[in-house]
Amino acid sequence: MTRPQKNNTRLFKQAEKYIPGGVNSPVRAFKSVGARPIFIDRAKGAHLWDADGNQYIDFCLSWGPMILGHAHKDVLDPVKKVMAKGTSYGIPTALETELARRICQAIKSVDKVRLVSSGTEAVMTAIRLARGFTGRDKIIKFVGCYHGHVDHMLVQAGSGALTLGAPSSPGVPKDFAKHTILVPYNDAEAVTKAFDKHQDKIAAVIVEPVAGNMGVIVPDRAFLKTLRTQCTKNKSLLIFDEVITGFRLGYGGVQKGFGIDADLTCLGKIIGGGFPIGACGGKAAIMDHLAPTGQVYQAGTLSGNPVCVAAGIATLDLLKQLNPYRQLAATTAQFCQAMSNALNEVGLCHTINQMGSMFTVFFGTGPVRDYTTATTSDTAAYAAFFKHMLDHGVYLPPSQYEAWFLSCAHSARDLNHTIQAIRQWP
Ligand code: HOZ
Repeated sequence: MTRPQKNNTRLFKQAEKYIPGGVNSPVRAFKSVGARPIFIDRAKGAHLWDADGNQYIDFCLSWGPMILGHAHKDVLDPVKKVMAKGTSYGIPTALETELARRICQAIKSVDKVRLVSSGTEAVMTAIRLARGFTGRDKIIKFVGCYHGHVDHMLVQAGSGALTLGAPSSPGVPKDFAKHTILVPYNDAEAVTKAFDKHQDKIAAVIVEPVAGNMGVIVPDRAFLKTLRTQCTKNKSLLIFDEVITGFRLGYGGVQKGFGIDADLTCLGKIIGGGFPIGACGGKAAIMDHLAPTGQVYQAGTLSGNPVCVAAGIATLDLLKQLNPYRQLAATTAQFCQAMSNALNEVGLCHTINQMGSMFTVFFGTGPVRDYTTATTSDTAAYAAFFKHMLDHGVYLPPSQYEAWFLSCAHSARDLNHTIQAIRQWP
């Protein structure tokens, strides 16, 4: 890389000494793009600055949450106020109900919501609850979808697992994995067949309603509709993992746009405004099976943490007030078109999948509609492109198999700079 890297390199060496691989989440090691990680010093709006003072336009946005841009004053101010009063009590606060109320009002299929500390925990809760509620064990999961690092879900998973070429992790007992039924994404027929085969043993189907962890893949509405129909018919629960899509593609869940209600919805990222949070919600008749009203156990010292919840409330209130979704989607579509033109000019073969403000540039001819077609992408080309863009002040997700995001803070200047950087390829 041509920009200064002295401090980034030094910090990575130090980190490797005390943290496995030098990172606290594998994709951050930049392994699949053959680079060394940058260490972030600060961020503002759509921009990051690393430990060597290099500035970047950020299209990863902490993997999605920073829809308003980094360090937004209207989020930080209430957070500072709450923080000054204390940071964790392990006893209820009024703020938790305030965030829960906003989520329930925004998502029709959610009457009640349990707050947790990450998307992984939200999924863990949803799966246990679905099993406890139905008295069944099996879960249908789609190949290439990623639902956090929950044991039963780390089978043919996307995101970091796919990036590092190990979609199924050692350490997950075969006895657990045997309860996970794998079906190709966007394949309604395969879903019907799986239900025919396992019938009354399926507790739930879990899906990313818009896939974001094998790169962005837009579902056929008929596919999602089949999930709903089959779950209803077989008395199984439909779990929408909206950790990425929740409040990203509209105020609430993407399920509203598709006109399909989930039985359980998992949330994270945006509802914490950049702080660690997760949530699992659904109809009261299901949610009340969680302890202490029901028998399905779930708990957490930092669940509903006041600082995280305050950031979430401020973020949701601003999103409600600004309603940026239509504009963000239009800007993203124009930007994707401009990127595609520039990529064609420099002779880079690509396919862009986009929905609202989430998108992925796949290095291949496409179309990309499932794991099989996503993994035909030229990951070496992506790695070279990633490094070129980083050198030109543009930070992309450090893997072909992740979503890119736009925020309200990206300016026309940022987007033009990005297009010009593509034009300077190679
Ligand atoms: N699983 C995240 C992307 N979908 C990556 C999290 C991280 O590395 O911070």
